[in-house]
Amino acid sequence: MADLQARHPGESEYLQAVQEVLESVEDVYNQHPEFEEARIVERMVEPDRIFTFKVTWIDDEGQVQVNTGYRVQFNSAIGPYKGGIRFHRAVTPSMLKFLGFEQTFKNALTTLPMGGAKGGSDFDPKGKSDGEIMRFCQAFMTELWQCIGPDQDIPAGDVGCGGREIGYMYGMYKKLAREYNTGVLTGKGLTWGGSILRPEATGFGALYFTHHLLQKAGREIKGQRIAVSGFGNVAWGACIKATELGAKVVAISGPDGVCEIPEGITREMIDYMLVMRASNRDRVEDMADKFPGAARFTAGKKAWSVACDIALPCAFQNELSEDDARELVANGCWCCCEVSNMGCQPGAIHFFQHNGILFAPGKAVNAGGVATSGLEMTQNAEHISWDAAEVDSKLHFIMKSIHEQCVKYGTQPDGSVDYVKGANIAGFMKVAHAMLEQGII
Ligand code: 2IT
Repeated sequence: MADLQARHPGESEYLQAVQEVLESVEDVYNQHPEFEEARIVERMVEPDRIFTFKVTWIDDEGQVQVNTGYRVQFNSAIGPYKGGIRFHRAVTPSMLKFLGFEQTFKNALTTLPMGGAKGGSDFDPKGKSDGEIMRFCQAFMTELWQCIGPDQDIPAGDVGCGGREIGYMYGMYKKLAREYNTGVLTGKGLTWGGSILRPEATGFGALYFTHHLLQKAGREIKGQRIAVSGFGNVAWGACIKATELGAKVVAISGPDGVCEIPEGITREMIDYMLVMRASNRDRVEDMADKFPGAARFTAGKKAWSVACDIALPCAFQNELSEDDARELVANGCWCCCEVSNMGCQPGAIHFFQHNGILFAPGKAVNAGGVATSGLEMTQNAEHISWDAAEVDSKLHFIMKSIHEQCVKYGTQPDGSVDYVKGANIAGFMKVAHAMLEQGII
């Protein structure tokens, strides 16, 4: 860590993600001299390569805009590079390196053959028109297309990049590459190679994982009050499945504040989340304006201020601090499944773990999204499409298997499961063995 800090000063998210994994795998690593001999850790924490490029586009006022685009190809030990594209004003190389690093372990957990990658731009979708989004996505792809391919690197969506953006990017990709293999991107539209249930998959998978975690602890989802942060694609899928499983989603949130929903979110409100996301206003208060009786908005507050049994961070990294964890637990929360990537700050995780709160990390809980991207790639390669029941049963099987891997590597002497250790060690062992077998490269 000291070496990494010296070489990457100030890259706080990246260093935080690496530190969490290294702490978890230390004991196992020390039992394997062959890992040390091949310098597996030093090689695993360094991305294979990073592409950085200029993205120039013209806004609706005719003004020239310039952004920076990136693709971080992190690790290809177990398959081609795979991971999302994030469009957010705060995107930096540190953020994308943390995400690419996490993605490598997450993808290893899915049971599918995918390496780790992440990309994106500091483009801010907030307030942008559809035409501006299209022109930006097209400009982004004029550089990205040379870095990707269905057997090399397969991007998908992430924060600020959904089905619409993937569509615009694919359109420009095929024009430039003169390749018509839709398998180069995932999260596509249903009529042109997209997989059914891919939009829902991250949230559905998170609830399947939570189901297995609760079952192992002798509890169930039905009847629980759940606080969800965010109102984007991941929060949307989580709200659908949580409600379907008989839980009550009592809060959703946004950068402007929280909407408390004492009677639980309804299908109508869940559908409205899509409208809110498509508007690019980035305001959760719109929910309270639309459903004034059912949703109460409080400015400047997080979802963690609402009393709940289960907390599901579904928005952004480090969105849940140690103070938030204390407030949650003081208000009765006994379980937190991290759905966003690295959603909890280290102090929050330690507080949960030291207070007997069930906690599972994002790379296990949210892996259903990329797993279903893997299923989309399989369908594209076979030139077929499966129905919802088939995709859903495969997704459920994968989430069950990820839970089993966590239990296998994370069970403690007292019988409890450390899901952070379990997920990190399981992912690490798979990637480390693949790297060993492929020699020093
Ligand atoms: O964080 C993630 O796993 C994603 N944004 C999805 C990546 C993918 O390739 O589907």
